[in-house]
Amino acid sequence: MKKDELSDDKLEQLKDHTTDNSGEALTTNQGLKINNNQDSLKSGERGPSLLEDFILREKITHFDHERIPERIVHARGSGAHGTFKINKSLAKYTKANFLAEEGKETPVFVRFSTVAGSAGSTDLARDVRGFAIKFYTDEGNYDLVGNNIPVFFIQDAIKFPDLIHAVKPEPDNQIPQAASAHDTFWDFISLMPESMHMIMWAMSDRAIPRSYRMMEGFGVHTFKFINDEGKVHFVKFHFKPKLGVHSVAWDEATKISGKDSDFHRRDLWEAIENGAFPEWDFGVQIIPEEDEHKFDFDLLDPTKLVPEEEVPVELVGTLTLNRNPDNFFAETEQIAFHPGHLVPGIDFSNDPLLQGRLFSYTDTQLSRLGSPNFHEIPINRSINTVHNNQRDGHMRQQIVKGKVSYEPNTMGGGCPFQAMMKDGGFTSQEERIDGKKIRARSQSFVDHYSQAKLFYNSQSAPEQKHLQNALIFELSKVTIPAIRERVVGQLAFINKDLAALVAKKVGVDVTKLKQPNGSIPADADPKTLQSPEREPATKSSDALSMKNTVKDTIESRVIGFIMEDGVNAADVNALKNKLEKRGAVVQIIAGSLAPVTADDGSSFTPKHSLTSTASVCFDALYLASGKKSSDNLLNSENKPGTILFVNEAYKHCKAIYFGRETDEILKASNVGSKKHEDPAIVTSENKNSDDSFIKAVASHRVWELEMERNNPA
Ligand code: HDE
Repeated sequence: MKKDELSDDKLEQLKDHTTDNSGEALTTNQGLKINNNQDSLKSGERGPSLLEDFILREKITHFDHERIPERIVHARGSGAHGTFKINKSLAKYTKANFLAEEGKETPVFVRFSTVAGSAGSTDLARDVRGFAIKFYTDEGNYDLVGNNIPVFFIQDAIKFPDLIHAVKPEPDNQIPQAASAHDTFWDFISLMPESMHMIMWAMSDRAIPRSYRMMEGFGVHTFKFINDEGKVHFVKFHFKPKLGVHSVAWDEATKISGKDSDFHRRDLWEAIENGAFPEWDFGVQIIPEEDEHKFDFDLLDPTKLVPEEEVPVELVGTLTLNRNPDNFFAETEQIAFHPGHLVPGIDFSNDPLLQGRLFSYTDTQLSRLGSPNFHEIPINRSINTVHNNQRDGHMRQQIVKGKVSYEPNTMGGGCPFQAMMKDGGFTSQEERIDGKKIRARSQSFVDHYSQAKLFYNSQSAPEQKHLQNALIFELSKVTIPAIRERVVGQLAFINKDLAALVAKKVGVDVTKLKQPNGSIPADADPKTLQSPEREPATKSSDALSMKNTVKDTIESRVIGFIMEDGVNAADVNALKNKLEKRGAVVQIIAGSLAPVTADDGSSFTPKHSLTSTASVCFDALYLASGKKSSDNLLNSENKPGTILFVNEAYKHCKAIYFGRETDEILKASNVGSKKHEDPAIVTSENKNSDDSFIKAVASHRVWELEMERNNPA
């Protein structure tokens, strides 16, 4: 087909590099039509294959090279397209266009990830989550490569390979996959007091999110804003999910890993497909340059956060994800982030962790994507056209016309020329640097415990319990007693009760805590063996507890309707409508995938059977009204599944609604007599039972009742 015969659609695809195969014949990579894709070329029907079969060779050669190296960290991830809108101009602080022009919308691609596991590992590993955003601004690409936790394990980039080697599967037997619960991780941690604040976060439920859509995002490091006058402010970046910050229970996480190891990936994909676009408020904490030293920690230390009580987060923008990628590999896998992809108006701080990252990311793309031309892959392209004198290299796509690839030149009319200052362009802050060349850590980085205390103190009682249990789980997997002792010794500097509790469960003799052998932090007073008795300026911070983020919404919550033949259609339809009107997702679960016949002769199509899924994959349950349905759910075939569903949902503190005439299920389950005292258990006897259920779903979980409910599922 000649170019002028191409339809507008095809021309558009050629331009944006997408392909739509519909209505098209199969071709080779050279565009040659293939009329037999079933048989290789042979010498006779039963003879050997011929080397000249270039169609076979092209197909197999390409297949042999389908894999590229996975990311060395953050290998497992999922991404989506969206937009970023600035609602309140930050021009006072930064000249970055995409932040300064009120109302401006910028296209983005966001990739969420776990850190330790391989590309095929479970989504529900206990781990930090990556929260990386590429802003395709009209001044060039800006990447904010952050995490869902606002601090990090280490203070200096030189320790990163050690940290990652320690957490990754052990080198002799490659065990365990996607888990920090093993000897080498805790050995390293026990010797790195600076990791204690991050350990508090990583052992909290923040490390097992309910969904990517319900996580906070943080830039982690302190960055700098520079405005038109060259004035500098320090800045911390925040993204706060509109749905609140929510997690699952550890017991759930381990079960979800078996039932649906793509739980987070699927959740993100389905929410976007269903039009429930994930949204975050974008916020900044701004600190004038002259206030750099007014805190009781160093702003350059990435193991510290700036408490919101000391510097409030100002919400100024919205991040929305509204389009799934067309192709996972081309987009989510090939996207290449780099904290050094900056735009004018944003600059780095001297955080020594950030400084090291500035080297790492381009370097890693060279081995992962195989060419210095990775910026030409469609997902990595800037929407600003690229003009420079770089040339050649593997897989070069851009065809630059003319003879000139140097500057200065006259033969190309001097182009591409240096931008005039007044036309924008990047300028680093003219920061005065006056110091000795030194390989050392600043004394201002030495306090490792006060913010760990701050985090622990700020947690609600159930959150603290979960954190304790996580430490007990992890340390119980550590086979070397001395490592467990050293970790407990570290915990003692954060909270004595926490240390004593963990010690008891992991077989550590608490009397040893008085003489922490080998666990003495670098900054401990050698006489008392205690770290400086520093307390954080802020004793407790509301923003650090997920409990304070609950929102009055059930949007996109997945609610399982358990039913069988004879179900009351009127009740089911009425509740389904109410829930769906509020944006929740209703999924029907029955004994099998066969249609369920309701009392009025209508039918419901189950999405799951009692054996193909589990309560851990749902936010809440409705035992649908109807005596016959209830009897069928309790017949010998269905009863174990039905009761396991209810008991597990109960154990995990989820809202459960017993519809009319389902008392027998209630009685047969662990919920039994507790129903009246329990805000998460709703029965048709409750006044306005539908509304009570909706309220219970919105509250996410009643974690406060977890201890009481700790019945075996
Ligand atoms: Fe990364 N990190 N990192 N990191 N990081 C990578 O880059 C590195 C750090 C983060 O979805 C790699 O393209 C060093 C902190 C995210 O593609 C690599 C150090 C934070 C992602 C790399 C750090 C992050 C990465 C691997 C210590 C939170 C995934 C593949 C100096 C602020 C981005 C790649 C995506 C990925 C190096 C520490 C976040 C090897 C050397 C701190 C979200 O370059």
